[in-house]
Amino acid sequence: MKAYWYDNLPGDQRAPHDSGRAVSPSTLQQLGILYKHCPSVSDVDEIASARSYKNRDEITVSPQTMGAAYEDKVKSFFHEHLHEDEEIRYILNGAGYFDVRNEGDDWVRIRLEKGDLIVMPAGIYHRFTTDEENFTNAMRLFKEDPKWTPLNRGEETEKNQYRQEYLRSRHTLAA
Ligand code: KMT
Repeated sequence: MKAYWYDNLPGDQRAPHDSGRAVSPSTLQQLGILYKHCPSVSDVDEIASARSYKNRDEITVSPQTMGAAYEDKVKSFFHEHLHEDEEIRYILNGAGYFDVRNEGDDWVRIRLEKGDLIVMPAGIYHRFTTDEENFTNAMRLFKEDPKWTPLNRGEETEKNQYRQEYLRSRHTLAA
């Protein structure tokens, strides 16, 4: 795992966009992001059961598995959105980037590789992309039934109950 400030420069979303400025583990914690390296799926099982996760699936984001739909899919994952449930992402193979917003609306880019796991709080604005290798094989874990609809950022999401709760908890974490 490597976390840094996104450079905001033009170019393909899959490029590293590394500003060269690292983001500390405590900054991630204050945003409500938990990170753990899990060498095996049994480590993931432990975290999932401790946090009462009920469901999971596996996805491979790549041109090999998605064919012509790949480019559109990877662009749709990159639309800024939130989820109404806490979710875990665990990289089985390959790598990918999760970008999350901080309190000043800057992007933190989190590079995850094989064995990396993050817990993403409900209500955080984020987006995902593969890297230049175009291959992410990940496990997605859901507390309840997967809510597939990402809620793209807009006026409605600002008022969303889960967004409001996230903002309150982020405030507490930063205090
Ligand atoms: C998300 O939350 O945007 C995703 O689940 C993207 C795909 S997981 C590799």
